[in-house]
Amino acid sequence: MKLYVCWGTFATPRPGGHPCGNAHRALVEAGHRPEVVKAYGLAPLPDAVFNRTRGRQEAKRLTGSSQVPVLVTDDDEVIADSANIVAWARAHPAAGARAPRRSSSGARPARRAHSSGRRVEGRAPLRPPRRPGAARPGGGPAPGAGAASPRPGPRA
Ligand SMILES: N[C@@H](CCC(=O)N[C@@H](CS)C(=O)NCC(=O)O)C(=O)O
Repeated sequence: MKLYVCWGTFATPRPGGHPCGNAHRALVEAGHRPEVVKAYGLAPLPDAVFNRTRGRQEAKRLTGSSQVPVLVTDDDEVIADSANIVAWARAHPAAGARAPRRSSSGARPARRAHSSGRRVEGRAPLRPPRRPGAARPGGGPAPGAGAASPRPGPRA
């Protein structure tokens, strides 16, 4: 899916938040990883001069307006306006995504550190250390375990 945004998905002090940021965050929280297309320009300015970027022209072609954010889903559904995108994201969690948990008070969960949709590369998966002699995925004994090195039994 593609999300056309203005200059980014950053937070702004604007009341209600930054529309492009709100739309992007809702999609990521729903488990999506949208391709973000920065449209640049500025919709209130004349399109012929200021909004000739690919993103703005695509937004206009799709919606009739060069205003962003605009979402194009994997099913080629076009959704304009951040409120509509947020509603769509909440109604369409990505396959395998868990619904956000809410506390009994109905409060939203705290944001997690990696909610930007960016991949965090280079981290090894966390696994508990293997106990010596424990069953191995391949079925064989662990090196150093078994008949060659029997554990001392209880003394008679
Ligand atoms: N009601 C619209 C407002 C969209 C809006 O204000 N977009 C910002 C960009 S985040 C803007 O500055 N639009 C003018 C523009 O596209 O340059 C929405 O919530 O999506």
